[in-house]
Amino acid sequence: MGLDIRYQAFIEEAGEAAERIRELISEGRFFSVFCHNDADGLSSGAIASVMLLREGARFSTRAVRGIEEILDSLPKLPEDSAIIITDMGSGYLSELRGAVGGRPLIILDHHEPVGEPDESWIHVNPHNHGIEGANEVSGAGVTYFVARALNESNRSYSPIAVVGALGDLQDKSDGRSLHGLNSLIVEDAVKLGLLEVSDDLLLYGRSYRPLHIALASTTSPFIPGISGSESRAVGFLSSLGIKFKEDDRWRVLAELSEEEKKQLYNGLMKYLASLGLPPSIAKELVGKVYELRMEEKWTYLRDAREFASLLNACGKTGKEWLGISVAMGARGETLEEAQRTLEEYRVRLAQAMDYVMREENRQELRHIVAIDGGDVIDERMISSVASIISSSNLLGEDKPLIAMASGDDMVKVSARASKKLVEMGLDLGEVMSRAAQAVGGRGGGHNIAAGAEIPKAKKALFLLEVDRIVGEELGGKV
Ligand SMILES: [Mn+2]
Repeated sequence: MGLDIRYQAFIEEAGEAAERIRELISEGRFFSVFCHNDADGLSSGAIASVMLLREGARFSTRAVRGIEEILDSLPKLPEDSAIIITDMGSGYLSELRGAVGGRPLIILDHHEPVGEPDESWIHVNPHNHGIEGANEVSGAGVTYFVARALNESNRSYSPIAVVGALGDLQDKSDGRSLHGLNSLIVEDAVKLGLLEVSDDLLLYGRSYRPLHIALASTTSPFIPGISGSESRAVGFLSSLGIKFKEDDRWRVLAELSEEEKKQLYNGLMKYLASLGLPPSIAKELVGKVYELRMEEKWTYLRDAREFASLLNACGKTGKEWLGISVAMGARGETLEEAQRTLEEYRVRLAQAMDYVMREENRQELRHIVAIDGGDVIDERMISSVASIISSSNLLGEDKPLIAMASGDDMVKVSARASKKLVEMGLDLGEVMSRAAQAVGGRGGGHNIAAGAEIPKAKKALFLLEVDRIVGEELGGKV
């Protein structure tokens, strides 16, 4: 079977980007690489860094929170430096035109393009070829195809591109497996013996981590009350009568009989239902396991989804460099610090989730559900909390979620909507922008996920405004 013609065109585009990069390297240019600070972004930054390192190029890599940081720093860069932006940029083509000046620019992204790129730029994006960027390839995947075209030996980074895709939840729409261009990357990794794919319950570290720890460390989907707490995971397994110890040895998920696995799965379904949560969350617990075969067991890098959690934790705690280094291949003390970062982050995330899942911390208006993390939830964590709630569907899909956390004198807002609401005409980016403006803040984003920053004193007013605009956009359909 031949390769899909759209894939061929995309891979050709990646090849052109590689040729341009080779040219710029031979001109002796210095490269400034930018990437987003989430798991996919850090994976992208790592692949781009390795790619340049291997060719002996001079470069620096920087992870940023948003496009503003890039737009601010571009004009300050030397006139002759080359710019590579990974996992972001496509959504801001006209803004970039003003900031980049005459510098060579290469954008490796999977977000939907807005505006037109300059003719001199290289713009690699699946959307250029009718390929869905939301779930067929990640920023790390796009960067990987370019790196692979530049040097065959970069195929060894295929597992990092898989990590990036899983970090962006690209397995969500397809029974928790990767598809599209992502499956070509998985193929590369499997062929090289770097990755093993199997079907199972998706608990982190299924083949090597003690069952109760595997259960407690699983956060995608998030199981309220169990995710983040080993003692409660032990209690839960005992209540199901599942043996988690054999003699003096902890059992692992892979050792459970089919019968026991079924028992565990049904127990989780019942548990979720007892919390009033849709049993559909449990479906998220079954699918493809992506195991990085060359990584040590007992590290958080062995399971690709957990690797992504580790990168995400580094990014959300201001330790982006740590995540990029680990993704590039650093181990030893660097890995230990990254693992500690993930452990601390998990505990804090579980506390934050405990807090927001308590009913008294929730406010239901006519068209929205609001959660106020106040000073309890770190403002840098609020978007992760909002993503977990919406991707695990913890509060239903009928009203958008507005999550808030207090910074110094501003309140950080993170909003999420279900696909269903977006199909009904909701555009959260617009809602956030308008409502924030009305109270002297600023906001924006995508139709399905958006955010804002507003003055602390205007919180109540802001919520009313959001509620009103959401009602207006949905035209009384809710
Ligand atoms: Mn991405």
